[in-house]
Amino acid sequence: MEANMIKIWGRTDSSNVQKVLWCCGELGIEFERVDWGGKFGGNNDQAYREMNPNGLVPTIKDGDFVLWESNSIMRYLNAKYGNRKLLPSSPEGMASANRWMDWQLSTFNATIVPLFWNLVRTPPDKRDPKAVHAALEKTGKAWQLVEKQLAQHRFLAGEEFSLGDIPLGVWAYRWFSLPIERPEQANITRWYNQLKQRKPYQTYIMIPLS
Ligand SMILES: N[C@@H](CCC(=O)N[C@@H](CS)C(=O)NCC(=O)O)C(=O)O
Repeated sequence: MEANMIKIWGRTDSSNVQKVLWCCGELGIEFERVDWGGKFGGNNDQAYREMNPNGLVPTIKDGDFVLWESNSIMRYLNAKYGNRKLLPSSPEGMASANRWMDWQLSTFNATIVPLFWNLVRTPPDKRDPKAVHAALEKTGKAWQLVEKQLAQHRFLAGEEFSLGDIPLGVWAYRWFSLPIERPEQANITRWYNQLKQRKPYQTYIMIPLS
């Protein structure tokens, strides 16, 4: 590892780690990553807890600066190494991108996570069909807000790709890869097809679900 290289703690199949990896890819940031969390453990190591008292991934270290919270990490990387190119410069555009990032963490995540866990991380005989059905319905409704926004704009915060697309873009791949019946949402499909053209999306997001 080069002395000044950013270090990322987190397994590659974590949605929140994937956001940071995708962001690094967009900004051309080199990093060293260590498998952490999930089956790799480490979350409760004392040294790790000192960096990230939540015991979750991702965590990054840049020089002496330690940061956790995936969306905050992306904002930091964009400000420090990206010349802020992944956020619109107008206050309105920036607020809109931030809003979609916050909405993913505060609202959307809770609808889709039960679906993903049931269908991907739970053995078939232990799955809860009622929970799957309820989550499918809630997630479809939540995507409807995104569908409406994307009917007006190419990307979530306007005509250009931004950080606003990353948190939901991570979940779009999972949504379209799950063995479920999805409501027809033509604008989300168009947006997802655009994301699939991006190299870092192909590298870090379009990987087998696990
Ligand atoms: N709000 C935090 C959530 C972090 C989080 O929940 N991370 C999950 C993985 S997506 C985690 O660490 N789970 C335990 C583990 O991987 O061992 C963020 O956005 O960074």
